[in-house]
Amino acid sequence: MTLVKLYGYFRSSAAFRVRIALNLKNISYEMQSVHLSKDGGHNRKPEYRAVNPQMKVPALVLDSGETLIQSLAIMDYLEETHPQPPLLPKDPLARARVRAVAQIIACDIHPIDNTAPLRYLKNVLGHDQPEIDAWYHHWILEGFDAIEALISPAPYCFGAQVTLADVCLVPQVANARRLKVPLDKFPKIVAAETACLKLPAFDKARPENQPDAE
Ligand SMILES: N[C@@H](CCC(=O)N[C@@H](CS)C(=O)NCC(=O)O)C(=O)O
Repeated sequence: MTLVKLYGYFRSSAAFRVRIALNLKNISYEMQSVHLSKDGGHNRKPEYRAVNPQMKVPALVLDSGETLIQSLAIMDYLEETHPQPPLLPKDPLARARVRAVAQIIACDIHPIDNTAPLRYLKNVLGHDQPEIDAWYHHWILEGFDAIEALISPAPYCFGAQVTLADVCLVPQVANARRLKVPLDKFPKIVAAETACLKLPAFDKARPENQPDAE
C-alpha cells in the first residue's frame, strides 16, 4: 500500500479510529473531508454515495482503487495487511477481551449516539435538546460503566501495548468530553486516554488537529 485516501470528517469518531490506526501502522494517507452537516450533509450527495452506498464516513480507498467502509472492517484489513505493530494480542482470550471493549464502543454506544439517530429523535419524534442530551449521556455512561470494569490500564487499556480497545476508546471519550458527559466515575478510562494521547499517532488524529476542523 503506497498511498490511501481516507474520506472522513474531523468530528467523526469512526473516522478518528481509522486515522489513529493508519498513524500507528505508519501508513501515509490523503484526507478527503466530507462535511456531515453542511447543505444537509455532503455525505448524502450522489458523488459520495458512489464512494460509500451507506453514505457514512469513514471510507478508505486503497491504492488498488478498492474502497473499504466500516471502521472495524477497515481496521481488520489494516491489521491483516500491515501486522506491525499489532493492534490485537496473540493470545485468543486476550484478543476476545480487546475486541469486546472495541465492540461495546463501536456496536453498542456509538450507533445510538450518532448524528443520524439524534437527528431522528429531534426532527421525527420531536424531542427537545435536553432530552436528546440525556439520551446521549445515558448510553455513554452505561457503556463506560462496563468498560471501566473490563480494562486495567498499564498504561493502555490492556497493558503496555496499544490495542484496538484504545483506538476505539479515545475517540469515544472525545465525544463524551465534547458533550460534557461527567467522567469522574471512570478513572481507568481517563488514565488510558491520557496515556494514549501522549503518543503522536493519537495526537495527530485528534479532531482539532485535522485540516477541516472548525
Ligand atoms: N459503524 C460505522 C459508523 C459510521 C458512522 O456512523 N459515521 C458517522 C460519523 S461518526 C456518519 O457518517 N454519519 C453521517 C450520517 O449518518 O448522516 C463505522 O464504524 O464506520
